[in-house]
Amino acid sequence: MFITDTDACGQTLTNEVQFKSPSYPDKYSSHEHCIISICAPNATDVIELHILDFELEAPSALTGYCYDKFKLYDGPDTSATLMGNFCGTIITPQMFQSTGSSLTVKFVSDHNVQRKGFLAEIVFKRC
Ligand SMILES: [Ca+2]
Repeated sequence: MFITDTDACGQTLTNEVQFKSPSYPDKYSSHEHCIISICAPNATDVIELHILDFELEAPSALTGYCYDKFKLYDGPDTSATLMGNFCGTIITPQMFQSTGSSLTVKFVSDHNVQRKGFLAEIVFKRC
């Protein structure tokens, strides 16, 4: 499977590719602000997002607040329904499926403590 040779920030991905956070598997930078839109080429397709590797700064032990964030939205932009907000480590691989033909990932990091980030893969499913 093709992997994007640069990070996918700011892109709209319309192919079944793997994509990653900036610098992965090296640490991302502070103050990342990255939005990746995924749009299936066929309007009746849904999107499976497979998270293959994931490590962000751990959440606050006290409140669970995510200092760095990986957010998934079930639509073409960040005004769509929030499907999840993840940080720290999660069990991988993990799969999420859109209800429509688009999905949006938002990745942000704060001013300190960086980790390796994430690697994910897009699969289009025809109903
Ligand atoms: Ca951080």
